[in-house]
Amino acid sequence: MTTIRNNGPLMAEIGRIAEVAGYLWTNGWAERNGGNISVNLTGLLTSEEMVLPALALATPLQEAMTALGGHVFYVTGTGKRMRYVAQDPFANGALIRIAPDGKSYEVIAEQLVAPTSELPSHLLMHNYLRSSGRDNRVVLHTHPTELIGMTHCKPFLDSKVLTRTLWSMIPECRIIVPKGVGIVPYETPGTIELAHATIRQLEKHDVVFWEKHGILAVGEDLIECFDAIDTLSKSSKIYLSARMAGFEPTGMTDQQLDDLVPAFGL
Ligand code: 2HA
Ligand code: ZN
Repeated sequence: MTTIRNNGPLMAEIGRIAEVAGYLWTNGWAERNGGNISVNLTGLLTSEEMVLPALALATPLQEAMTALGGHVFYVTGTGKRMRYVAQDPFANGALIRIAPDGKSYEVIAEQLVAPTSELPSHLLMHNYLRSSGRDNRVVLHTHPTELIGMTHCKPFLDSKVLTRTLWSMIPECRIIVPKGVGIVPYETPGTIELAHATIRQLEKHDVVFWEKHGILAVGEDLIECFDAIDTLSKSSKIYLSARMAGFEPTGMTDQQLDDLVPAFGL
């Protein structure tokens, strides 16, 4: 019998998912079932694993994911808690395989766990990024307290203002998040409207804020996606603690920010 648990590289990636799920919880970004993770595992599966039998009937997708036909993803489960994904990723998430025509998916391993409510968003983003030639493997969505807090302040609902404010708190932020951040005005969680609004922001950014809801990062590597959000979170904490102490932080100057571009090859 084929068991994915014998696949070392695959299990190492599942281990990284569990590691990041733990960070989301310990950072206080993952109340109850808040947040979700999807990772494209296609390149890590053997040919036998790619054709594992489905554990249930196929589920139709609202839109055909034409760039994802045959791809296999790990996705966290709907209603599942990050703190338990960290302990047991296979009881709190599943491997799904997209049908060759991109119109449905099947759960293939390891247990029959229904995917996250944000699956339409996640797949639309994977589909968009792959079809635009970006080697995207990861979509990470989480609820970092201070970053969400900033979206309750009107001036920050402007991508340029929010990016400049966060970048200017520490050099690291300009370096780790070189494309800055996009913003999607409030939409009901889990909807295709939210997904479409998000992919428009991904044309220019790898990190997108969802107003009064959370953050989403895309990329080739899950740890890097976590690090980008973590660095932004650090900047927001510096900004907000200065404001709480009663002063407006000076922030780095435009020149100081611009000097980082050649210095770090941005
Ligand atoms: O999975 O975070 O956006 C729960 C959510 C929905
Ligand atoms: Zn959310």
